[in-house]
Amino acid sequence: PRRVFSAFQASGRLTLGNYLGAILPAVRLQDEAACVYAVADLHALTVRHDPAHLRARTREVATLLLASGLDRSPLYLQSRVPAHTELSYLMESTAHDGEMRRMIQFKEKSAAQEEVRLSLLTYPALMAADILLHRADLVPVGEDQRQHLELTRDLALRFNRRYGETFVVPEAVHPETAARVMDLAVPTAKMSKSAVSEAGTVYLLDPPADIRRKIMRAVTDSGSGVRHDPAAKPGVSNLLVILAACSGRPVASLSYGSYGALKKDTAEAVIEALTPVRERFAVLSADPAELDRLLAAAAARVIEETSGLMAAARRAIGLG
Ligand code: AQP
Repeated sequence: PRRVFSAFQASGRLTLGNYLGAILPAVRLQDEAACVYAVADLHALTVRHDPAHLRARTREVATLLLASGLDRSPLYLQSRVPAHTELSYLMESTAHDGEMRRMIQFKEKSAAQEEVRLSLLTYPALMAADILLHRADLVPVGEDQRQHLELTRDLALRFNRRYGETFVVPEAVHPETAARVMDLAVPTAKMSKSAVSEAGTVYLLDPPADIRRKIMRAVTDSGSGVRHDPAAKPGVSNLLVILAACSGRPVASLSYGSYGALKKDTAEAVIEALTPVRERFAVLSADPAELDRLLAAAAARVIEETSGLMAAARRAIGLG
């Protein structure tokens, strides 16, 4: 079977964007491929953080991934498998600094901060290491990760060419709808865990009343026609995409006479999609020891299964 890997940063509360863009596709791939998933706690160190918060968020993200259905594959914490950081260094020694500085995410995130951590610049090297370590063929990710995935492929090809066939060159898998869910209040910006304002972000654990309020207040466009046209009508198009992804109906099949009716149906579809996740989260949260056990067992398995690849990479590049 094909191999799948993806990871989710513990940089904040998981959003509807994370869910539709990556979590649901990752859940579905479990039916047809050998999947491994991780909580990227190391990646959360690339921006200012609070240690206690990070620890709590890491547990929350892990529990939410399980609650969303990523419970049939090993799920572990990135920081518990040292090969990620070791291979990341080999990737830093394969990449060029210009490649890292060109990344859109680095440009955007660094522009918004006074002090930029060096790890924010080298983030794509660690991400490449995450993926290549697992010899993944497929990586379910949202559209915002396309550029990082391209760089991962470039690094794998370059390493293989210079030092001999070592890595599998992975491919990104983006969902057909909802590969880029937009902020409800600023529909030209991506919905994000680290959005400045919460008004436009639906979090997976939002109670139904909050979801309804945020969607009913979503910024739409002037005019009244409901049609999918992201350039001219970003707000309405975003709602159509969210409704389509949550209800499993194609965007083209959705027809509405007013913004109000579209918002109402979208809110109910999102609530219906997220309610089982929230309920399951509550059940799983009652047993923290079970989460520890599961994460530790998965990390042990990953350490064992990736030691061969790590040894091959060291040998190829001339270490030891
Ligand atoms: N708005 C989005 N629409 C579709 N997919 C999205 N993803 C993120 N936002 C959207 C996908 O979710 C997965 C996990 O994301 P991540 O934790 O790696 O962080 P990110 O890509 O940087 O996304 P965030 O939520 O905006 O986090 P912060 O605020 O920390 O940067 C990825 O597959 C991502 O593509």
